[in-house]
Amino acid sequence: MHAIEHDREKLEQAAGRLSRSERTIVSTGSGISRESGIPTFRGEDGLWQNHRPEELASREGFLSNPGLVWRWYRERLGTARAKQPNPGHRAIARLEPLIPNFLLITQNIDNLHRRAGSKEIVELHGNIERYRCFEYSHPAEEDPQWGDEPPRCHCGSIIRPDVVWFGEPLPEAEIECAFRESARCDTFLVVGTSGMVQPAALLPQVARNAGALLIEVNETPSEITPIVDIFLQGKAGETLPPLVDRIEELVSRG
Ligand code: BV8
Repeated sequence: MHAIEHDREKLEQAAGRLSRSERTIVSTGSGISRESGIPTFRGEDGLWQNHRPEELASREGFLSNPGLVWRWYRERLGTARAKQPNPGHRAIARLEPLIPNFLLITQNIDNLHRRAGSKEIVELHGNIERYRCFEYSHPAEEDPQWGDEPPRCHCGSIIRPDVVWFGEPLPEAEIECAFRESARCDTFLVVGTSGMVQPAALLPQVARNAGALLIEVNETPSEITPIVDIFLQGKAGETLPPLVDRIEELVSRG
């Protein structure tokens, strides 16, 4: 069978299943924001001023050079705000009302899903629009003054982004919800993640163990591809819109 027909058949299979789903989870990584112009972590543009993200996105990295890490987030916040949600983000927002129980679980901190209109979102790794103090997690005022060094909280502690750094535990409510819902969904759609970062990378396996059908959209095979039922290879912004169009047709037929 010709590759394009094969792909069309897999998309039809995925759309058929999602149109009948009672409880779907969509899980996204930085790949879904790539077509908005936001670099992924491990892609060719993954470094920043010759520093690796794992080095900057850590307590040690922040404490050893607060100004460098602060400026990295200042630049990323500026980039995220300057970019727009892409057709992939918007397709996921369109999918949400079509499924009786829908949950979006994202590893991304760029706020683009929210800006695309998604409502039911679990942000596993925080949000670059939120800031708190390092010592006591006092929430910082909306927009901390963006100097070259992080400002201080009223308690005197240094202000940091409200994101989860490497080596830090994920927020309890969010990770509990993510595991609980992954263990009860009937369909799990994973988009644009290498499946390398734990514990987010465990969620597809949790869903599979509970009998869910796994569908993956990724430009290239990932660590998760070996366990998925349907692998739709391609860019999220090109694959998700026709998938959701087809689901809308099937759902409207009833
Ligand atoms: C924790 C917020 C414990 C910050 C992020 C050894 C083995 C296993 C685990 C570990 C280990 N050593 C350390 C660990 C744990 C560590 C970890 O997993 N490390 C990895 C690197 C091995 N995990 C942690 O530290 C976590 N915490 O474990 O705590 C604990 C418990 C109790 C008490 C104390 C401690 C915390 C992890 C969270 C880190 N924070 N982000 C910030 O953003 O600044 S993670 C960050 O990286 C992102 O949020 C994202 O989640 C992740 C990057 O992963 P991806 O999203 O998958 O991106 P990547 O670039 O890898 O892949 C992009 C994919 O998209 C690719 O597949 C590509 O093909 C695809 N793609 C590209 N373009 C497109 C596309 N697909 C579709 N369309 C396109 N157009």
